[in-house]
Amino acid sequence: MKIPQPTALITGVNGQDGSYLAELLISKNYRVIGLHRRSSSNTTSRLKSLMDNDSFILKEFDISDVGSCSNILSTYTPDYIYNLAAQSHVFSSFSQPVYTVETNTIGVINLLESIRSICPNTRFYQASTSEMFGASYSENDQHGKYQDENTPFSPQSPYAVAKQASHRFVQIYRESYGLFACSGILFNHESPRRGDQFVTKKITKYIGELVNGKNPHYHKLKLGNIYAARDWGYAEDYVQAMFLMMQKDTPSDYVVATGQSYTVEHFLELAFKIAGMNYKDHVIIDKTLYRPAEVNYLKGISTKAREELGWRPSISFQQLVEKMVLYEISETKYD
Ligand code: NAP
Ligand code: G4F
Repeated sequence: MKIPQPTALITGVNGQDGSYLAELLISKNYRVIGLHRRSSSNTTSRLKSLMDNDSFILKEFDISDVGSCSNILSTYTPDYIYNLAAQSHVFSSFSQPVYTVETNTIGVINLLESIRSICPNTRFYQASTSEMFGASYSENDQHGKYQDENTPFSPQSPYAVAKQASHRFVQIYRESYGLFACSGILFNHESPRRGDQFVTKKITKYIGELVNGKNPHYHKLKLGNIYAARDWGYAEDYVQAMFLMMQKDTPSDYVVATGQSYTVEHFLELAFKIAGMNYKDHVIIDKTLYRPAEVNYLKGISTKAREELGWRPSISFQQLVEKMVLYEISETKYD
């Protein structure tokens, strides 16, 4: 007997998370419709391992275009939609607030409305974020200052405001129309596939170039606020959590985090040490890279995800930094 093959649609498939999620679903015998937006240059380098797979179909799509959303749903009527597409850079959202809202909020409404009218049984995952908490905390003796599902949101950037609005839209469509719609409130997660503009990749890529002689006119690494602290996990673990949320009988929202918070300076110290260097010899602070408003401290407690999904991180902060540094030094890209 042939086992039916579920169809999942992933927006932002060529991003860090999209590429890992597509690999995970293909390994579980899904048909994956990967959606990326048209570009004048090649943006599919993270998808190398999938391109020749018959179960992987790559299609052009723009989330800010409602016609693009409804056409793709009419064509494929997927069982699952993972919405990972976003203007995902917090710093850029200050200079491009309207574009950020169009992509991160209007785009989500475009998808939810299309699901409601075309395929109301389709399950929907939304990529929400710890940035929505801003400077808001819960506090207790066990964890000190932390954030979980009960911590109020207090967004501090156009990115976070746009994501909070879409987070609430997902809840409204779940409660008002009965859609299976859930959100993962994911804290920072990194990997060798992280985009070049994010601080962990910027640091580890710089180290790789230095070690491999690719900084011939030696320039120092310019960074902004290195005293901000983040709860950093590993991206492959976090796409597992997305998958698990979509398997539940009832949809809900989950914080996904390691429970450990480290400053950017901690990351720097460790990364340079792994490569046998001292970061203080190579880094300069550039005040133009400071944000108009900074989220100084994030630490997530993911008890709900651990208890209800059986999810937990597989590697430590130290192992994550090592993975990223060794990848850059080895020069083996996405193989
Ligand atoms: P990423 O690498 O920046 O990927 C985002 C993807 O969205 C890219 O493929 C991008 O395409 C695509 N995209 C942007 N605008 C689009 C549009 N108008 N139409 C269609 N696609 C569009 O981000 P990520 O780290 O994988 O994160 C995935 C999602 O999780 C994002 O929504 C992000 O906001 C959220 N999130 C991430 C983290 C984290 O720490 N990584 C934490 C919490 C939440 P291009 O390549 O063409 O730009
Ligand atoms: O790497 P970042 O740009 O990540 P950020 O702002 O925390 O956002 C990421 O995580 C969010 C989840 O919490 C996601 F929703 C979002 O999509 C994205 O994936 O910056 C991390 C920290 C910040 O405090 C920033 O001010 O590093 C500091 N930083 C210091 N110098 C820098 C730099 N960040 C960047 N990007 N570039 C710098 O030169």
